[in-house]
Amino acid sequence: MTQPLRIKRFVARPVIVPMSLPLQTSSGAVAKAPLVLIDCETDQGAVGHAYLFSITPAALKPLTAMVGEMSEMLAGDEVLPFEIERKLSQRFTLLGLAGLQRLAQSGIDMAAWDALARARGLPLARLLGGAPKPVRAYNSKGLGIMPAGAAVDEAHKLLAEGFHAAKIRVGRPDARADLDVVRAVRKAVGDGVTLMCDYNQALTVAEAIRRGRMLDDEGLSWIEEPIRHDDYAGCARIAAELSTPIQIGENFDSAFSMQSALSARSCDFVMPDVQRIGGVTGWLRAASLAHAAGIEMSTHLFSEVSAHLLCVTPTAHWLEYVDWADAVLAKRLAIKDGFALPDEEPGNGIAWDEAAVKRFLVG
Ligand code: SMN
Ligand code: MG
Repeated sequence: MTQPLRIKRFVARPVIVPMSLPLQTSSGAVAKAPLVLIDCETDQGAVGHAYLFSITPAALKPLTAMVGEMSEMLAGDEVLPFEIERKLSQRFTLLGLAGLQRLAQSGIDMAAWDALARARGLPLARLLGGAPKPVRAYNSKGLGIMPAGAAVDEAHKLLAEGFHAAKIRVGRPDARADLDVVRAVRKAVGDGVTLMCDYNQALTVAEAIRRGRMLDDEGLSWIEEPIRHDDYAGCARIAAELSTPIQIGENFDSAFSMQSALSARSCDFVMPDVQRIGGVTGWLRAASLAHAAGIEMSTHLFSEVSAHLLCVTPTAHWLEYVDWADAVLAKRLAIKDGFALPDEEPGNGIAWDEAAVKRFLVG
């Protein structure tokens, strides 16, 4: 038996880092990445890393404070993610296990798993009983809402980074404009490239069916979040009407939500977000549900940790690649011939470039 690894504390640092390409979605623009960097300090020296993406700078301070509160609750405990989940879930049940609480708890979980992996000298995928291997990836850091000409230029740029797949943001006021962009990009990149599209919840059910029929013959691999994320009955109506697969999941706030979505037959594919589904622990629960349902499971943002998780996901589908934390990372996730390549370094692929962290610290 090795000595139990104990939590000294979790340190959370808010940063705002530049993004190489700003992203315009149907529900707003993301031009800079507000991140909370989390370190899990342990009594044996190993330090686990994770980051949260607060989407808006307005959420940076409360998220940082929430991680600090959780740190005080956990100091001195053993680094056991299942036990941490039990303790935090119990303490926060009356507040609600959703929203910023959920993000903070997921960040704590990811950093704890990373501390364990580093203490044992294993890459996260191996700690979880698998091994790092190439995972199919699409380049998602661009192709926001933009005119067709600009979208064609950006598609070429994204594919030139080593990908054979990309995701087009849709949900323009005029459905025809979305169709024109999808057709222009397809024509420019050819049939060998995989294209998905993402509405970011912009439509009503009826409009999603109408627009979905317009896109149904365009060879898209999925239509993502056409309507309000938690209207599973509405999603089910859309999925039943369209031949293009419906993808949802980035807003599942636990494996329980995903179970509700699956029970309602709301989608063909799922793509949980590791900072909402409950970190590595929540991901493992969700991966079992997808396995049992026979449904392909993709990732959402957080490419570094997510690449390791796909290696142990029975129905692994696509890694969503974005490089939004790169400005503060010591090492980038490698991409080659359409695949992301998580490696054999101990941990989850995240290490800080401390000089850069100092430059981008806020508050
Ligand atoms: C998305 C979500 C959050 C921030 C930027 C973009 C988008 C995606 O829904 O799936 O990439
Ligand atoms: Mg999305």
